[in-house]
Amino acid sequence: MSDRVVVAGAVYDRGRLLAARRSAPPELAGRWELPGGKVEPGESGEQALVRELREELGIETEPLERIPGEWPLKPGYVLRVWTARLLSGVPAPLQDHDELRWLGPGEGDAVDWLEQDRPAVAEAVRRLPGG
Ligand code: 523
Repeated sequence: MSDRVVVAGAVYDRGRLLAARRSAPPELAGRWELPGGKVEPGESGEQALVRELREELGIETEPLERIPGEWPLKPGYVLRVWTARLLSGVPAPLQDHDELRWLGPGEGDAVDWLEQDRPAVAEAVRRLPGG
């Protein structure tokens, strides 16, 4: 059976990248991630990303580009990441997160990222528009 895909967004606004601190489950709480979640049956990765960012943060976004690569998560799950542009809304930690931070070009290492997110974060920081 193929792995279940978890999508995450490197959300950009005004030259900054959005980081989200997880509040659950206990083993991930306190660590920072690119926000997202599991793709549901019948959804594309981009559709799942737009839905998850709306549900978790209350924002509307436009996926831009897939960051090449795929990173293993817990057994049976892999992570895929897209850059995305904030279209509207102010991100708020509605579900799964307890803090949000916008990181500027020099601040990619300012938070304690989940290990599995680090390669995509590094690439997302390199691609920061206007950075
Ligand atoms: N990760 C992860 N990094 C990352 C995301 C979005 C998710 O390592 N950037 C991991 C954390 C979980 C798994 O992927 O082990 C599923 O992510 P989760 O819990 O955010 O997915 P949801 O929101 O779809 O989960 P349910 O509410 O349980 O459906």
